[in-house]
Amino acid sequence: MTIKFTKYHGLGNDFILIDNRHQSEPILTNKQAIELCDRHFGIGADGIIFALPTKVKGADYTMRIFNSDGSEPEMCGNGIRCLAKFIADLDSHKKTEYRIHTLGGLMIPKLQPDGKVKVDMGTPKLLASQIPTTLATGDSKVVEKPLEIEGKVWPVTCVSMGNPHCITFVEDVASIPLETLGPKFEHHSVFPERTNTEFIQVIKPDYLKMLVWERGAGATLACGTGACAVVVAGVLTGKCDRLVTVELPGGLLAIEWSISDQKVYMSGPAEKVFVGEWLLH
Ligand code: ZDR
Repeated sequence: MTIKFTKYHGLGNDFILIDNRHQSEPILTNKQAIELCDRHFGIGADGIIFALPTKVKGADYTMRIFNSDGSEPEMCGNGIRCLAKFIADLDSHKKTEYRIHTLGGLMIPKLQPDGKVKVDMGTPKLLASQIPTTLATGDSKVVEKPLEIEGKVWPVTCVSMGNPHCITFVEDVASIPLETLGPKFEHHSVFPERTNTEFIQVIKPDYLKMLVWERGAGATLACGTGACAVVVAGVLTGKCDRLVTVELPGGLLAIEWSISDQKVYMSGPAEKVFVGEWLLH
């Protein structure tokens, strides 16, 4: 038996997209996700995304995603841009705006005339209990709190964009040993659901350089929810504007934390790369 898939990427953060519209649960297991995402023995991807029917009122589809380690995050910013293009291809209605239910809430991607996708990512969650983290008491914000890792103290700000992010501002992202440091943030005991981690260098108040270590996927070329969380953290700490270009290893994202509705808007590319069939073993 074979499973049809389409491969997409958003700034090199790459995903296997599955048309799951005929069934309300993902047609693949978490273990199969690990196999498909493997870059040597599988298709290769940072995650696998399922376009599902939805029972949620006012939504068009449900998105579920498994990371390359098989774990299930609540949300994926780069992935939802890819999903919007994927369903626009499948859909006979040919809409340019979709209302997508995710485990992190309702997201609204809009296909732009220039080929990019702009996503209403909703309102960030800032309380420690919502991240979740034990770095502060449950109903307080986590802004520039000290986090000790092997004797060194990092001032961290935590933001949930549906999924957890821990942000730390540094002098020079090039000096960060991501492969060794990233896992220590991800698995730190103050993050009961683990965390995504962003290291940020402020180039200008409207231009940030970002390195990311993703929960369940490791070092990736880009992270949409991460870039949104970073701008929220930058505004909370007075380090950046509300409308910012974020430079990731895979390219640029435009992020705005709107003052009028307090929602975060993300604009960036999503590219279809190839289609194929996976042989089920
Ligand atoms: C960072 C991410 N790729 C995105 O673009 O938002 C999301 C993937 C999910 C992430 N690894 C997590 O929260 O576990």
